[in-house]
Amino acid sequence: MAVPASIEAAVAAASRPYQLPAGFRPSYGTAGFRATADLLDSTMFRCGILMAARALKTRQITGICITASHNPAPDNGVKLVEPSGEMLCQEWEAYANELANAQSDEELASQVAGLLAKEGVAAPGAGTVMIGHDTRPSGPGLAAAAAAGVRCLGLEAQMCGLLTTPQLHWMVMSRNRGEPCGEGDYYAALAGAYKQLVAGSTSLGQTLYMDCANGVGASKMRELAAHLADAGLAVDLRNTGEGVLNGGCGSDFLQKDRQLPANFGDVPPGARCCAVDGDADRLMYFTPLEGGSHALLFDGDRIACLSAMLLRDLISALPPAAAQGVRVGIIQTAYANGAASRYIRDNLGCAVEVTPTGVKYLHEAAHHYDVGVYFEANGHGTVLFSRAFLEQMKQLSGKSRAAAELLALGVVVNQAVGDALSGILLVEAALRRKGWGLGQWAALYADLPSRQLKVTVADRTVIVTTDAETRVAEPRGLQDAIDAAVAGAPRGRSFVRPSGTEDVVRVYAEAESQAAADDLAAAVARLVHAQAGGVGPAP
Ligand code: NG1
Ligand code: ZN
Repeated sequence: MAVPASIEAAVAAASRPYQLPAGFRPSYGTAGFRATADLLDSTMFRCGILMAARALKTRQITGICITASHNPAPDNGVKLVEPSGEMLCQEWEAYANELANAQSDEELASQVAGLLAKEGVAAPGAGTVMIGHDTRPSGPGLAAAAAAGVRCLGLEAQMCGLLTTPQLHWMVMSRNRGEPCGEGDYYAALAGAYKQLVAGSTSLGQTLYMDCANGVGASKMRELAAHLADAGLAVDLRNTGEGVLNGGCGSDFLQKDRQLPANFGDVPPGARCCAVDGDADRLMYFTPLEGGSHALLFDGDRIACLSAMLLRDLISALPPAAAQGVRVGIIQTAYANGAASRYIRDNLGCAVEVTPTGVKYLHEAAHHYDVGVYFEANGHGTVLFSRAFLEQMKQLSGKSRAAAELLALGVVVNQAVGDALSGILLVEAALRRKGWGLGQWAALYADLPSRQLKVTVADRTVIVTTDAETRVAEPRGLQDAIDAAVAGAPRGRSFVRPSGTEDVVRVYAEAESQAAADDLAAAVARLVHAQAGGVGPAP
C-alpha cells in the first residue's frame, strides 16, 4: 500500500521535540523499554506511534503503561498493551526496537512509512490508544510524549492518568470486549466476584497488612478495599507514598533481602502481610519472624500452589462428567524453587511446564490449557481460563455451584496480565475457603535454600542460553564449569542468564543448605566474571 508523503512529513515534524539522546540505544527487554527517565522522551513518542499503528492494524483499542515497575524511582519505562489486554505481540517487538533506535526524525518517518506499508495500514486514521502511568514524577511528562506520538498518526490519545499496570491492561481488554471497562467497573467486578467466592465461609478475622511499595498500589487498594468493607477483609496499608518508591519496601525488596520492609516493625510475628511492587503487578505474601528483622516469604511459587489447590477443589466439585479431563497446567520459569515444582508434580498431580523468564512466555504457555496457572517466583502471574472452559462453566452454572464459583474466579483473577490486587483476592479467597492460616500454607512444602546474585560484564549479550534459559550455549566452556560447580553442591542447581531489564547477568543457585546455596552462587558468579568479560573486581 502506498503511504501518503504527508504522513512522513507529519511524523518527522512531530518528532522534533523528542530527540534520541546521543549514544542511547534502547532495547525492548523482558517487559518493554526501561532506562533513567530523562532518556525516554523519544522512546515514549515512538511507542505512541507504534501503538497507534497497532490500533489501526487491529481496528481496536491499544494501550501504553508508563512505569519502571520495581526499578528505582528515577527510572521509568513503558509496557505496551495489545487489544486483548495482553502484552504487545512478539512480532511487533522488532518494530518497537527499530523505531526506538531511529537516528533522526527523517529515519523515523521513513521507518514509520515502511511499517504502515508493510502492515497495509492507512494513516492518518481513526482509533484510540489508552495511556496510563504509575506514581513516578516523570510519568505525566512521558505520557504526554507518548500521546504526541499517537496523535501524529491521527488517533485519539486517551489520558487515563494514574493506574496500576494491570488496571490499564484490564481496561483495554474489557473495552475491546464491549464490557464495562472503567476504573470503577474494575473494582466492582473484582469485589463482586470475590464476595461470591467467599460466601458461606468464615472471615479469616485478622487484618491483612499490605506494603504498597510507596507506589500506585496504595491508592488503588484503598478503593478496592472500600468495595470490600462488607466482605470481612480488613486491610492496613503501609508505605503508601510517604517514602521512596520501591525503596526499602515492596515485593522485590522482600524477595531479594528477605528483610521486613520499612514501617513493619510494629507488626506482630505471624501476622498475615503482603507486598506489591511499584506498579502493582507483583505480589508476595510474608510474615514477620520472631525476634528480628527477617520475614518468612510466600512467593509466587507458593501462590501458584495455593491457586492450584483451589482449582483442584473447585474442579473436583463439578459434576463428574465436567470434572473429567479438565486440563490444568502450571507454568514456571527456572527461578521456581525446586521444592515447589516437586510439590506440584508429586502432590497435586499437575503438569509443570518451564519457559524462559518473562511473563510473555509464561502467559502464552498458559493459553495451552483449559486452566493455566503461571507465577514467576517474584510474584508476577495470574490464572488463565480458556474461552471454551468458561463457556462450559456458564452452561453449568445454573445447576453447579462449583461452576459458578469457577466463573467468579475467572473474574477475580485478571485475565489480561498478572495483577497484585486481584492476586490478593485470589489468595484471601483460597485461604478463607480452606479456613487456613499462614501456618498451613507454609507447611505445604519446605523451600530449598536459594541465592540470587548479579554480575556486571562488558556486554551481557555474550551469554547465550538454551533449554528455557537453564543452560548456557555461549561462551563455550562456561556450562561445563557450572556443571562441575553444581555437582559439588548437595541437591544443587544453578543457572545464569542475561537480564532483560538491567545491564547485568543474573546468577541463581539453590542447594540443600543456605551456606551451600550461597557458596554455589558465588562460585558460579566468579565463573561468569572470568569467562564472560566481567567488569570490576571478581565477586
Ligand atoms: P530480568 O531482568 O530479565 O531478569 C525481571 C524479572 C522477571 C520479570 C521482569 C519484568 C527476575 C529474576 N527477573 O526480568 O521475572 O518479572 O523483570 O518485570 O525476577
Ligand atoms: Zn511490576
